Amino acid sequence: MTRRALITGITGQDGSYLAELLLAKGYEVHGLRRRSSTFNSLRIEHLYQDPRDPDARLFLHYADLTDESRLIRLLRRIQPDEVYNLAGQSHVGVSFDEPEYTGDTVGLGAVRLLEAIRTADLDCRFYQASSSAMFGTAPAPQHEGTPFRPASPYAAAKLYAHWTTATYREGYGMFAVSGILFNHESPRRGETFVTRKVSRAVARIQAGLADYLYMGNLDAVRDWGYAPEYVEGMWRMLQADEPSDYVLATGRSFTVRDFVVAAFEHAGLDWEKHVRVDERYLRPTESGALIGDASRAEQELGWRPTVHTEELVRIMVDADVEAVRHEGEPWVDLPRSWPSA
Ligand code: NDP
Ligand code: GDR
Repeated sequence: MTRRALITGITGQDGSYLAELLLAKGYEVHGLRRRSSTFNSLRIEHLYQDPRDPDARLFLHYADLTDESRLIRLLRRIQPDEVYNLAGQSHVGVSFDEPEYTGDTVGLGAVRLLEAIRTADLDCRFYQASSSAMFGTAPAPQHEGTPFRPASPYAAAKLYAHWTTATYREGYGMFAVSGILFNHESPRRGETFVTRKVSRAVARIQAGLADYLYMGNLDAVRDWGYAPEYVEGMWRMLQADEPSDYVLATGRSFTVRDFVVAAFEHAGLDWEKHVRVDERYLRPTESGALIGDASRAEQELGWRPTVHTEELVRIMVDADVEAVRHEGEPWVDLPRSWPSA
């Protein structure tokens, strides 16, 4: 029997890698896309299949996490075996500008999806994209038992979704789990997240298209992994015998400054000549050092990251240098070749 998965946020960084992974594993994959006045499915363009093709296994549906009735109708129609909730306003800085909208999509969005699963009377497994941001100012290293201390509207909304997922697991017996993922990046990372902002700027400065990179807090400490490895961890969580929450992280820490220095050095540039601090990129409150302990995922799921920040810097800078060479395409990232099912 072909397994069927529904991915919300399929047009995002993680959704695109997860869709590739599930297609390679033989799944029929359904993805929610938002109506937009500009083309927003660049990251999955290479996966496109004509829905009229009898062998098609990827299907996209217009929907929004703010529209409950649409979610119910879609779930009834698709009857997925697995639902991955990756959608929502995912930028921490923007969540200070748009706290209500962030709460609506990130917090209530997850609750709507869980309620839609119950209303449609589906027996499916549910993955919630929780975040290391929920740990906020809690001391590092953080693991599944660390108390949460969110430090942004985004993190608070994620925590609401996280606890609701746990409540539905315990209260209704649903196979509903949350992956508490630390930062994970790739050439498909959105251009306003710090790693991608840096790798793009390095490529443009090297090509003579820009002179300066304006940054916020260079002392922030993060644990950066590689997104394709993290979506594999999401899938493993839904294949486990028992539903449980897991941290995914590399366990290694770097400052934003470390990342900047490594990226400029990789391109043969002197970062101090090009980087400026602009207060506009500072946030009203910041998380502390976010460094994860993923030993539980390693022991119980056999999940272990292999790409660390040094290699990630090279992957991202090389991809953006290539993109600039190709006349400024937003990103050049050939489809990752998963073994076919
Ligand atoms: P992205 O920002 O790249 O993708 C977010 C996705 O959500 C996009 O497909 C976006 O659509 C969609 N979306 C946004 N709002 C809505 C809405 N109202 N209804 C339906 N879809 C919507 O995020 P990532 O891929 O990086 O992250 C995936 C998830 O994991 C997010 O929930 C994020 O918060 C969480 N997370 C991410 C981590 C990371 O380091 N990347 C770490 C921990 C958690 P569109 O393309 O149209 O904008
Ligand atoms: P984060 O990632 O807030 O951890 O959320 P982001 O890359 O936005 O910031 C990381 C750190 O870098 C500092 N910083 C800057 N950040 C941005 N975006 N732009 C800048 O110019 C800049 N200068 C310094 C930030 O202050 C911060 O400390 C990401 C998102 O993917 C969330 O969805 C996810 O849940 C968490 O990671 C885990």
